[in-house]
Amino acid sequence: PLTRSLSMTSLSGLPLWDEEDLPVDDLLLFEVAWEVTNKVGGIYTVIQTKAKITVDEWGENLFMMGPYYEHNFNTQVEQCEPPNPAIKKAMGALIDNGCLVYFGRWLIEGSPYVILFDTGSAAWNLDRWKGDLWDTCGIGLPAHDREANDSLLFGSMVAWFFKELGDSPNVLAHFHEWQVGAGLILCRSRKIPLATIFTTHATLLGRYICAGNVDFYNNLDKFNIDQEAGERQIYHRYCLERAAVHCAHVFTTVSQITAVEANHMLHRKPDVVTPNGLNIKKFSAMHEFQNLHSTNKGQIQEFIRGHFYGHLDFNLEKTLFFFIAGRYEFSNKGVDIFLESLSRLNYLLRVHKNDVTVVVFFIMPAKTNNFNVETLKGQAVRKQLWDTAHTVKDKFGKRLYEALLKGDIPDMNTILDRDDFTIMKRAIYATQRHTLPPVTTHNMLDDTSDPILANVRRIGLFNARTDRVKVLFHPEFLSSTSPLLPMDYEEFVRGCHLGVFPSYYEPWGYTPGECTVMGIPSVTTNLSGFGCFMEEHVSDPTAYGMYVHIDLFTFITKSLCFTCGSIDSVDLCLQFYMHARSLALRRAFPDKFKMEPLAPPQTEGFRYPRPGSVPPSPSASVHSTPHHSDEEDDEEPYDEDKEAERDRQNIKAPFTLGATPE
Ligand code: 1S3
Repeated sequence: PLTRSLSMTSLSGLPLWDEEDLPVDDLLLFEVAWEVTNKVGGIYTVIQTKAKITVDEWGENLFMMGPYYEHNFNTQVEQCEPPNPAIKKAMGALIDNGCLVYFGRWLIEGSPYVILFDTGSAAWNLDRWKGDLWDTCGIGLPAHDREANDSLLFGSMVAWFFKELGDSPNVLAHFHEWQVGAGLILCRSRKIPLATIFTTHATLLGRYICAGNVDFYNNLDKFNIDQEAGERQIYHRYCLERAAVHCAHVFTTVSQITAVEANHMLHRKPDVVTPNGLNIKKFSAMHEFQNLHSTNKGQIQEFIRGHFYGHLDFNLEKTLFFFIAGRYEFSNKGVDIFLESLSRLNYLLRVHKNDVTVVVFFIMPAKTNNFNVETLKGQAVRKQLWDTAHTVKDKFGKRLYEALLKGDIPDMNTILDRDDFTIMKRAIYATQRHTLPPVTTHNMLDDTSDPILANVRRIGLFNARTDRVKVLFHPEFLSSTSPLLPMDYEEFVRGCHLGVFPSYYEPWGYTPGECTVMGIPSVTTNLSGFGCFMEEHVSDPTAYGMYVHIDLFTFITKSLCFTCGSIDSVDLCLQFYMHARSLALRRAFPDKFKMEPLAPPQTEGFRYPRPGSVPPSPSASVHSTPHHSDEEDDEEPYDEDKEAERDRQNIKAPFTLGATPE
């Protein structure tokens, strides 16, 4: 049979296999993840961004597996018949037994095939399958943990599917994260012939321990992990995760920092670190950055006009949009530290009588029961004003035109009649409000205990007129079909001025990379996988538009401009996946796959050089090198007492608003 070449090249350009080919046409690759067509957090981005390049490589032999949700299916998938008879037969076996399994093309770049399992349709098997899991590996799932039960239903269906698929052709199954771990455990315990990879994008215990204000990284070796899991009532989930890790032929994670963590939390050292990449080509129109920023910023400004109706006493042209986005994990994602810094920023902007306003968006999904009335009303009022303005403008224009036709310059005091003034006054009256513009756009189910809202109450950022920092919590991922803010995430990011991601626990963290490639600056930490990777592997971060030690006040008062880097490319990261796949095949089918890699791809020790074609950042940027510069030493350091004295004497602080990244 024909084989497609899958030669590997290391980061330094040296080939890793000696003329070795994987017989891709003889293999089926399955990527199994709870976030296939189902956005929960960052894993969706991983799967989605590498879909195209994986389809290019594996063609019709790539299938993604995930849970079926009617809404996701109807909006993201084009249903079709499975072209592969073996797949059709395996699906048929489940369907004949009353389970619902759907097949189609996921409508993302690359259009990969997806197989989606409706766990609800198999729920009647739950008790029996729980018994099977217990008999197999002694893991019991409590009735109240819906997510764990769903993961077992899903895993049992996946294992059943693989069993029906038989052993021809060879199957390589890549499972992502604990929710799909049960499938891997069951396949292995039933000795189904397939090569398996398990990737953890975060360890369960890491997430939970970090969320509890613990010095995690300095105590990694000191935790009694069984006890920690038990105390947090996630012992069964942790057992599923740990069993999947140990059952897999190859275990991988997404960053060096998480590899160390996994070694302690799961007691297996990852075989390969598979850093995440972005599909850079999608963002390659560098010359369009400014136009797109301006257009998208206009859309955000329009939304702000509605949300702050009656309180629009700040200049939108001097308003910066900051945002934080991702899975709603208050301290892990650094929302705690961000809110604290916003409180200080608000104070500084006020004492310095700075005329800049900062609107900060928190885009993190929480439980809600839809938009709140005040938010919807805001957009309705804005629309009403827009309509009124246009009605009056049309009348004005018509009267002016008719007067000009007669050779007259009309009397501007009478060109509009009483009715025109009436509708304008009524429109203005509608903008009166007796409440402050809401902090959240939705009705929160846990309003009183929600950590963002509780902290907003504590620091008093209520969108008062005097506040220079305004806060907007949008507890839902963005969508271009939203009736409130109809923008997708990419458009929104492009329209903002700064992304802030001060995570404490972040195995990788896509958000800063996404900002960079969309020409928007961002802030992250050296505890995130991405931040560590950049710190370790980039010789001159400024050449890629990366700076360290920027405080929000400095950002506002100085100009910043960012270049588009190409280091976070999915193509580069693919080699780590290829290595993991080859390794899994060699371990699962040693008789068939005998190739010996010359050396595994290394992230350690490698440093990306300065980019050849990307210009260094302009001199107006904060620093021109990542090091502490003389220039920085010359700068007057911030001194609170001096500043207060300046305020007293009404002397302007020595900062001016530079150009924001327009
Ligand atoms: C995880 O998603 P999260 O936002 O819950 O996986 C992502 C993809 O690997 C990773 O970027 C992120 O840090 C993890 O946290």
